[in-house]
Amino acid sequence: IFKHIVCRNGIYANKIQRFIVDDERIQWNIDFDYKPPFYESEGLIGKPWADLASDDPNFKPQFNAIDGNVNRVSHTGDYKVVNNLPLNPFGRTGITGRGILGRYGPNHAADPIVSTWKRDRNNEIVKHEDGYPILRVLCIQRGDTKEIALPGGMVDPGEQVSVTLKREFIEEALNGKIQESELDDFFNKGDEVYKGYVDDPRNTDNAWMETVAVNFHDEDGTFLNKLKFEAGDDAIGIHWIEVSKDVKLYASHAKLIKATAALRKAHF
Ligand code: RP5
Ligand code: MG
Ligand code: MG
Repeated sequence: IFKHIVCRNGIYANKIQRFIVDDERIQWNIDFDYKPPFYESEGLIGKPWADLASDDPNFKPQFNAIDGNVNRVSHTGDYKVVNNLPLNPFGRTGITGRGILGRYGPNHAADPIVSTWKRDRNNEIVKHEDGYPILRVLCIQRGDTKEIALPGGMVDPGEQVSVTLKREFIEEALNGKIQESELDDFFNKGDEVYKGYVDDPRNTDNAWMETVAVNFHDEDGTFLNKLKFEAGDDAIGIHWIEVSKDVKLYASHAKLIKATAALRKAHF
């Protein structure tokens, strides 16, 4: 079973030391003297996109269900709920409460993986010495951790994932300066490369990120060449990365570009 790393043993949100959980004690069914701190960011209280406080009598979430227009269903299957708190399906993280995430349980995101081939001056596709062509993927730099990441974001309540993918791409990589309809044709042809848990630094024992990652590939590069990329919203930079095993990305995004390289038969 997958062992999360990013959301374990570090300092949470630059504030709170996570209770140390070693590799062998991640799983909930392994007994040990586990005393994680509780943290729920005050900044979340009263936010329309966030759950009510966990101790608010009006907070009556329907876990493992579509709760009104909030999707509390996990891509990983049914998760356990103990004392009205959902348990992270991948085990202990060293911190309880929802931390800085808006929702208890799964927090659904979508990640657009916009790609094209690396080309030389003569417009020929550049191949690695292993014979495979080199894929380029459009990434952003995140304002919060400063790491390079896919330009993904949260699925709004009731929003179709296909809409989130396009909306977040426009907000973060095009600074909102394009009509949605101009991306329609390109975003209509996507290949899903991953759906599930994300090992995100914001995850806690009771709240975690999940995503649907979809690859939108421009085979000849002509469409992407016409776009003017510019960081927007919470992104602070644009980075075209050359896909390989050496690329370090936010959370578990490297796994997503690995799956994309396999799909496109690109160098990794
Ligand atoms: C990651 O957080 C997801 O894969 C997605 O890229 C991102 C969504 O959160 P925000 O970018 O909205 O902070 O886990
Ligand atoms: Mg965003
Ligand atoms: Mg984002």
